[in-house]
Amino acid sequence: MGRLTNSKHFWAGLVLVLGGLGGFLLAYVRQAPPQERSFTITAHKYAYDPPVLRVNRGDRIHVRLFAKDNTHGFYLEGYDVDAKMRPDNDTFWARHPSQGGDYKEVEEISFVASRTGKFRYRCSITCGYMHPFMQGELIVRPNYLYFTSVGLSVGMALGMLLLLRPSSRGSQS
Ligand SMILES: [Cu+2]
Repeated sequence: MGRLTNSKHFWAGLVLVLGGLGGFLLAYVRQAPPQERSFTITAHKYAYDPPVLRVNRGDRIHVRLFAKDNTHGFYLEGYDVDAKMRPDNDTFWARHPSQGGDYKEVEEISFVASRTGKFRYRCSITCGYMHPFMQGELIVRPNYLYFTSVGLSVGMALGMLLLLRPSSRGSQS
């Protein structure tokens, strides 16, 4: 009886470890399943609402920009995005600063969050005395944790099944 229980524990533990390991490997082999994430950011003196965007690496980000009280800018570090919004407009003007060129009138900007880290967005149009402090943050996280937890829960479920399964050959001991 004791030996049987021990071996069951062993297998359950092994499955659990393998499950976790599998999840971890999966996280390396393929990144997050890309999600479509849509945000609406409203700019006003002297802040953005929302002030923080949290996404996962690989997500496709759609951002619509509005200005409330004044013309404001939206310059996003690291992703080569610059925009300006005027009050009472459903559209705004955006460009890629590194490519130069003119602003184009758009309804949204869209890009893939391909780099992890924290990227500030700040106002690029002088809008008042607190203008230099008008900023927010895009936080792009890696998805390793997500995959590891998926792997772990699958491993745990299998381990539980093994532990709880009534053994057909166990009656002889
Ligand atoms: Cu501003």
